[in-house]
Amino acid sequence: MDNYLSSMSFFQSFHITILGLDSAGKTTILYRLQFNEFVNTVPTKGFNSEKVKLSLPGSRTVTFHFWDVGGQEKLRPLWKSYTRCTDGIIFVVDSVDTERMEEAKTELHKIAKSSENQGVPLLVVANKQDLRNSLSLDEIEKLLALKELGPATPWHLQPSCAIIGEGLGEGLDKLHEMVLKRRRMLRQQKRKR
Ligand code: G3D
Ligand code: MG
Repeated sequence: MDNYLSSMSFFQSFHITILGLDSAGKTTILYRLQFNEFVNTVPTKGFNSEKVKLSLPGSRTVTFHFWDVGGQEKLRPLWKSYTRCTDGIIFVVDSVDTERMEEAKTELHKIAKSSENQGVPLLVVANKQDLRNSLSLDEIEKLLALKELGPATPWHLQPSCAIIGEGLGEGLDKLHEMVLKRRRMLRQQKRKR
């Protein structure tokens, strides 16, 4: 029985890559999800990888294998190797970093449009919503030009505050749904061929 269950959870494990500019809050999100508490982070030099079993608001238990990749400019060329074969991408933006929103937009569109990521669901997390001068969701949607992603990329924009964990479960629930929907679609296409 144990074996059966663990093999089931193997199939239910989702490979999720967490990307975004440095200091957006990626590592804070990862450890908030893993330990359900705030962990003081240091800038990520390479990557962090954690398998986390989570109960989603839809009351399902799902195992995610998260890859949190450093966001400094010199590390961004590595993003490609982490998104290969990923089930979903979480792109984190700092909602008060108005100055770098354009840069975030460029990186986001670069990843979404790369041929290997065609159709990979995208959860855009508007983090640091607890800060007084944070941009609104509408503003962020426009600045990141999410509507220009095109019909091939399913996306959802989620407000969050990673230090207390607000919005993360909801966002993952949406991402999980989009991933399942895509898997069903791919299976159907395979059958038709
Ligand atoms: P990164 O992994 O994307 O580079 P980190 O980002 O997770 O290292 O976070 C960068 C800084 O943002 C950290 O502060 C972290 O505590 C802070 N942070 C993360 N999420 C939030 C949030 O929701 N609200 C606020 N106010 N701050 C957040 P330091 O001071 O260590 O640089
Ligand atoms: Mg980090």
